[in-house]
Amino acid sequence: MTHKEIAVEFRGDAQQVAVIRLMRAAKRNALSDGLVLGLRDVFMNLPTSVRAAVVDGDGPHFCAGLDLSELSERDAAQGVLHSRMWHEALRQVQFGAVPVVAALHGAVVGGGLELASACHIRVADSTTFYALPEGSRGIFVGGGGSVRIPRLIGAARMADMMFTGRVYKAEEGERIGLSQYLVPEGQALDKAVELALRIAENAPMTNYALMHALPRIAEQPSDQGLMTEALMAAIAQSAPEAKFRLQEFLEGRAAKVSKD
Ligand code: 1HE
Repeated sequence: MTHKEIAVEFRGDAQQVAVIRLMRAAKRNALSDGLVLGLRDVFMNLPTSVRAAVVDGDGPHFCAGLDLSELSERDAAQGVLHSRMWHEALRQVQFGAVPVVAALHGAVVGGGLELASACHIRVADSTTFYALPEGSRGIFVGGGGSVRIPRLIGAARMADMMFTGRVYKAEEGERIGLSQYLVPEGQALDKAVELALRIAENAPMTNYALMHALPRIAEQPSDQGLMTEALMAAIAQSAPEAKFRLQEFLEGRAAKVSKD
C-alpha cells in the first residue's frame, strides 16, 4: 500500500487513526493518475487497527486538482475511463472501511474539492479557498463532483462556481456548507485528528450506518427511507457493543451530553 507520493502515519494509542498525506507539494498536490490510483490502494488496504482516517496535503495547499499536464492527448473513450478511475478511487474514500476527515488548507480546487467532498467531514483552516476552475479550463468535473458537491452546497452554487470562476474563501465556505469546521491557520490537521480519534471511539456499527446507510436513506423516497432507517436502527441496537454502551449509561458510567 505504499506510494512514493503518499505518506501514511498512524495516531492514537492503538494506531486507530491513519493520517494519509498527499506528498507532491512542488506540484501543489496535483492528482496524477498514479496518485489517484495510489489513494485508491491506500484506502483499500488500511490495516484493521484503523477506525478512522484523515486526508491531508503537504505544503501550502491541500490539492490543486487534476494534474493538467496529463490531460492533453486523451480521446473521448480514454476520458470516460479516466473519469471512472477517479470514481472508483473516491468511492474507496467515501464508501471504504472507515470514516474520513479532510484537513483543508490553501487551495481546495477542482479535483481537490472532489476529493474533499468524498470525505465525511471537512475541517478548513483560515487559508482555505475553494474553486472549480474546470469551467475556465474548458472541461467539466470528472471525479464525482457533480454528484457530491451539489449535495453539500446545491446545484446553483456549484454552477455559479463553474460558470463564473467564483472562489469561496474559508469563512464563506463554512457558511455555505463546504466545510463543517473552521479553525485558525495551521490548525486543520490537529482538529481533524482530534475528530478522527473521537470518531474511532464510536461503535463500529454506528460508523458503518453513518457511512453506508445515511447517504442512501437521504436519496430514497421518504417512505423507503423510513423503512431503511428502521432496519438499520434494529441492526445497530442489537450489536453487543450497543447493549454494553446503553448499560454503561443506565448505570451512570457513561458521559452525559454536555453543552460545554
Ligand atoms: C500543477 C497544477 C495542476 C499547480 N496540474 N500542475 N486545477 C487547476 O486548474 C488549478 C491550477 N493551479 C493553480 O491555480 C495554482 O497552482 C494554485 C492556486 C493551486 C497554487 O498556486 P501557487 O502560486 O502556490 O503555485 P504555482 O506556482 O501555480 O504552481 C506550482 C507548480 O505546480 C507549477 O509547476 P512548475 O513546474 O512551474 O513549478 C504548476 O504548474 C504546478 N501545478 N497546479 C499540474 N492542477 C477528475 S477531473 C478534475 C478536473 C480538475 O481538477 S480541473 C482543475 C485543475
